Amino acid sequence: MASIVRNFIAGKWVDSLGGQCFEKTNPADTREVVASVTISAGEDVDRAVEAARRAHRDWKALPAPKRGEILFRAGELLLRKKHELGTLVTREMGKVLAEGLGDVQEAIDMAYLMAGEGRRLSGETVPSELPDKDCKSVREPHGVTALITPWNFPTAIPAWKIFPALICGNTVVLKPSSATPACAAGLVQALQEAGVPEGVVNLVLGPGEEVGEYLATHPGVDAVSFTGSCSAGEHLETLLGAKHRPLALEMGGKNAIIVMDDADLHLALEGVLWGAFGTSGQRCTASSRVLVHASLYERFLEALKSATERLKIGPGLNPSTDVGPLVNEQQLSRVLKYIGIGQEEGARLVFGGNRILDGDRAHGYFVEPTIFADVLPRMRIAQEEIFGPVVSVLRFATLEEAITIVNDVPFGLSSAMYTRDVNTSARAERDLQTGLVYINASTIGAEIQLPFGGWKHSGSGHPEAGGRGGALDFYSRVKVIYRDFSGRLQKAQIDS
Ligand code: UN1
Repeated sequence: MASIVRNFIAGKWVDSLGGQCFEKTNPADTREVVASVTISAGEDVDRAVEAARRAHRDWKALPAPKRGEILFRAGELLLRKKHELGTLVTREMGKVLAEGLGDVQEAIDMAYLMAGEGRRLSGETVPSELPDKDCKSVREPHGVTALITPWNFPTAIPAWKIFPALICGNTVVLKPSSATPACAAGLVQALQEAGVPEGVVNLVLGPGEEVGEYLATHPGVDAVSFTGSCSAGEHLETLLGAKHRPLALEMGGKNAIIVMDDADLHLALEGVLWGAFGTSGQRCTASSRVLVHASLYERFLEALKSATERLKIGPGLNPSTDVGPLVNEQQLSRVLKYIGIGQEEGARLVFGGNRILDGDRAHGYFVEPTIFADVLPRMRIAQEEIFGPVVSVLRFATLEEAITIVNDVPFGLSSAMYTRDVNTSARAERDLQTGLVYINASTIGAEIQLPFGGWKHSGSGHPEAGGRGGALDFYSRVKVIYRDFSGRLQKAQIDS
């Protein structure tokens, strides 16, 4: 049944002032309307930012452990609603149900982690060079944070941002992707039910180019966190640079798995299938390149092809489905365009390459998992992010060559290596230029207790998740306090 999804402003679910709506359909079968969604404009954003500003003072004044208790309750509620929300993730975004549930689990994990951080929001205390003087640093919130989130992890990524923002004492205006508004509303509702005070979390729904940009550049916003495409992220960077507004960006990836000649091939094959075709390749961390040692290249390719043939493509709610649909028409044409580019560039299409149009699947955005072999490092399909179930298989002869190929792209989010040799692993760990490195595991599957962030064009250097060294460092700013209780003028660097 279709739900009605509204903005959430100052503790109330409200239609946009313009009163317009759009219909969000199920990507596995577009005949099913998942939600009727309000479309906001600038004035709705103004109201949300105003509500967040009003709420900030009291929220900041609430002791962090108390804020943490509310977040803990939100985690408990999400756990109770896990099946309902996970199913909604699958209906609205398309990923298979096990992954839909995993998406919600990641939000729960983040709620619990940040709830605990409420009792640990530490700064530093250090000795002074002068007697009778304290030196310490404390963390303070920025104020109102604008959080702009994508559709591929429609509850996890908003949670990655909301929970650390809140525990640090910020208030929030969330603008989720128009492809997954109902999931965002489900998450916000759990926060409301957990007792987050009025105005502390607000939700505005509408197109990114208008509503998202208006929000990010709003004079009432103090910090912005964005996850999405490189072009949108870099556009925001240009707009916000002159405003001196803290901006965290998580953008694309062109992640690679290296399969060394001593790898456990069965394990590597499983890792490639999971990393390349899980979530239909719609992860920033998806394994879109596989580098296979020349000595086992054809053997590995053959095994990959026959394993891919066995994958079942269908609606994510069907328990036998391995790979769900793409999220929408736009992604479908993007993926098909890149499949065309690969063929024009002369890569060998080993499997897939087509939209699936039989039976009920004609009503969804299904594409065959696609394998290109004999891909050369400079080809566009080996350089550019596709964000779909398309994997490029490359050949290499030495470890140095493999590492050079992996690093020689504009992105630097995730990489992986399969090897049984500890020395080979250590060299890869040292030399791979990505924010995440996996050994004997795929490029996907980061856990929230460590920072998650990309290097180079993949990110801005402010990682998500983790604690200190991760999200807490972005959502708080440091204040240094020197307290002199000597009762006389003391001069640092001068008094000896
Ligand atoms: C993404 O790739 O878009 O590491 C986010 C993972 C998930 C999050 C991925 N925990 O695969």
